Amino acid sequence: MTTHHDRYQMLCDQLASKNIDAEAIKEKLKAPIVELPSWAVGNSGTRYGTFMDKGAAVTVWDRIDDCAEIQRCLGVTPVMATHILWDKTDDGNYLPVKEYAAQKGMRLGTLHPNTFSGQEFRYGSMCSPIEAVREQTKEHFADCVRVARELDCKTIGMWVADGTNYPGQDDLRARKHRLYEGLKYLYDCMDEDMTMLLEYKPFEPFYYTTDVNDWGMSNLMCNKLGERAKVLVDLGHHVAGVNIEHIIATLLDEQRLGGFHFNNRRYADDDLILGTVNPMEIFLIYKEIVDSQLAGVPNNICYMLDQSHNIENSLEGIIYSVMNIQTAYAKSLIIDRQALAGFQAENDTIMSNKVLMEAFETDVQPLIEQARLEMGLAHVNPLLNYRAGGHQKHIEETRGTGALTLGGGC
Ligand code: RM4
Ligand code: MN
Ligand code: MN
Repeated sequence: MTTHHDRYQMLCDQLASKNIDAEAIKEKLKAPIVELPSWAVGNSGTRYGTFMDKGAAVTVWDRIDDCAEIQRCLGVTPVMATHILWDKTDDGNYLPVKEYAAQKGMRLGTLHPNTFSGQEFRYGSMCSPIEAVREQTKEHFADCVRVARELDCKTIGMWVADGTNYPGQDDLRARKHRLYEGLKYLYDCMDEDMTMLLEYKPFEPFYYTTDVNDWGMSNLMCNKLGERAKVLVDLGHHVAGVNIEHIIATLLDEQRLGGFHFNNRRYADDDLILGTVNPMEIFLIYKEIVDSQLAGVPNNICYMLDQSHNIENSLEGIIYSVMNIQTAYAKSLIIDRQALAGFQAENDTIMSNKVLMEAFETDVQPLIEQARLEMGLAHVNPLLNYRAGGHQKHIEETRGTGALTLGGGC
C-alpha cells in the first residue's frame, strides 16, 4: 500500500529532478493565506431569497467563533475581514471585538464600509446628487476609520455601489468629481499606516453606469489619491471572457494591486465556491503573483474571500474554498520556470504551455497534507476535520435558526 509518506517522497523526488525545492514550497504553504469573510459565515443568498441555516452566525461574536473554527481546521486563516454594517456592535465599541478575537486566536483584517444598504442610498452614496447623503457617507467613513483603529485594521476595502440606471439620469462627469471627493475624504481620514483597497464592478446594483466600473477607473482614482490607495480585484466583477490574470500581471507590475476578493463566478457576481467551475483561473492568477515575487517586484497583497453560500453549509463552503486556494497556490509554485524560460526564448508556444499544464496537472496534495501534518492539524483533510469536530452540532443546538445577513447576492 502506498502511504502518505511514499506519495510525499515521490513528489519531492519528481520536483527535485526539476531543481524545485519541495521543502521551501511546503514552508510557504504554512503561512497565512487568505482573510475569512465575516459576512459569509452567516446566512446569505441571492436577490430572490435566502435559505436559513440552523445555527448560522448572527452577531460579530458568532462570526469570530465560526472563523476560529475554520482556522482550527486549516491553520492558515487566522484573520477575519469585517463589514461595517453586518459586524456592528450594539454599543459601537470595538475594542472588546478585538480582544475577543485575540482570545480565539484571530485578528481582524480588512474593514469594509457599507454604503449600499440604507434607504438613503437610492441614488448612490458619495456620488449621490443629494448633498446630505454625501455628508452622511463621509460621516460613515470617519466612523469606519475609528472602528479600524479600535480593531487594529490596516486596510479598508471600499466597494462603491453607486451608479445610474438611465441615460440622462445624472451628469456623469459631475459624478466622477463627487466620487473623487468622497474617496479623498476617506483617504484623508485614514492613518499613515492604513491602505485603501478600491474595488470595481461593471454593473449592479445599477445597470446603466457604475461609478467605479472597472480596474481602469479604480486605478485612475488610486493614482489621484496617492500611494496608499490600491486596486482590489474581485473575481466575480468582470464581464464574461475578461482575462483576469492579464489585469493582475499589469497591476502587479505597476505596484497597484492591493488585494483580492476571491470567489467563483459562472455568470456574474454569483460568488460561488472558489475553484469549483474554473480551477485554472486561480492557478493562472497565482502564477502571475509568484512570477512577480520571484522577479522581486514589491507588492503587499491582501487576499480575501468574498463569497455567499446559499445552498451549501457556509463553513464547509469556506473551508473548501481555502483548500482550493492552497491547491492553486501550490501548483503555481511548482511550475518549472527554468524550462519555461527556455521554451519562451525559443518561441516554442506548445512546450511553453505544456510546462504550465504539467504543473497544473500535478497532484500537489501530498505536499499540502505534509504541511498540515507538520502544523499539527487534527486531520489532513480540513473538511473531515470540521465534520469530526463538534462545532456544527454545538451551533445548531445553541444558536437557533440564525438571521439574514444579506438579502441580495453579494
Ligand atoms: C459586492 C462586492 C463587495 C461586497 C458586497 C456585498 O458585490 O463584492 O465586496 O461586500 O457585494
Ligand atoms: Mn467583493
Ligand atoms: Mn461582489
